[in-house]
Amino acid sequence: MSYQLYYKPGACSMAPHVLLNELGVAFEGTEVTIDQMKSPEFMKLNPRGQIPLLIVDGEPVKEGAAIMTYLLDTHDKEGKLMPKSGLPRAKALEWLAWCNSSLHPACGKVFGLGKLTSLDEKATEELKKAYVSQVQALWDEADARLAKTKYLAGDTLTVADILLSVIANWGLPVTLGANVKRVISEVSKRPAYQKTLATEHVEYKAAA
Ligand SMILES: N[C@@H](CCC(=O)N[C@@H](CS)C(=O)NCC(=O)O)C(=O)O
Repeated sequence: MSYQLYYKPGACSMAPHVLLNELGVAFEGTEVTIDQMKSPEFMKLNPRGQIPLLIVDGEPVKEGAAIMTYLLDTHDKEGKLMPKSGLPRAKALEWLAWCNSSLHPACGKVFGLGKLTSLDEKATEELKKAYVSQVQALWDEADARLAKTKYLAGDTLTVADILLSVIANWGLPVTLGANVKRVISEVSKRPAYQKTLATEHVEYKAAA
């Protein structure tokens, strides 16, 4: 099986990058810029012009949650980072989906404001305030969850905690609670995470 992961340093693609390193799977990593993601060659592989993108034996697999679930199904036979069945698996998938489909797009709305050039400064500021407070509410939700459980899905670390740690480092003007910091600090110190940070030349500031 051959794997090629397209990634942009520090972006959501860092989660499958960490996962490949956690699982000790051989892969080729290809760093791309935003411009390269919009090139005709890349758009042939992913018409949305986005990363992460994993090429599996020549077949493009898109969407981070699908890529990570595929890698776990194929290479995490013991269920080290994703329980194999039952309620523990449901909770791990719930929090992976929450990071991918609630937290990530909420952050994306803040980043997307830069593209709305027709808005005046006051309107942009107002929207930014509203969008950042939506992101803050989600971080507060994660913190409340982590006040009750060791990791997002429960007693054991899962891939959801990896994606949470990646998103935490995006530098938005939010306050991360002590429980979130406990988890992201632990996750970001793992050897696979440190190796990925070094490869992508990303500094991890969120746990400070
Ligand atoms: N739903 C997609 C979203 C991927 C996504 O938003 N990727 C961002 C980086 S974090 C991206 O490629 N942004 C560039 C763009 O949309 O132009 C997934 O989860 O894989």
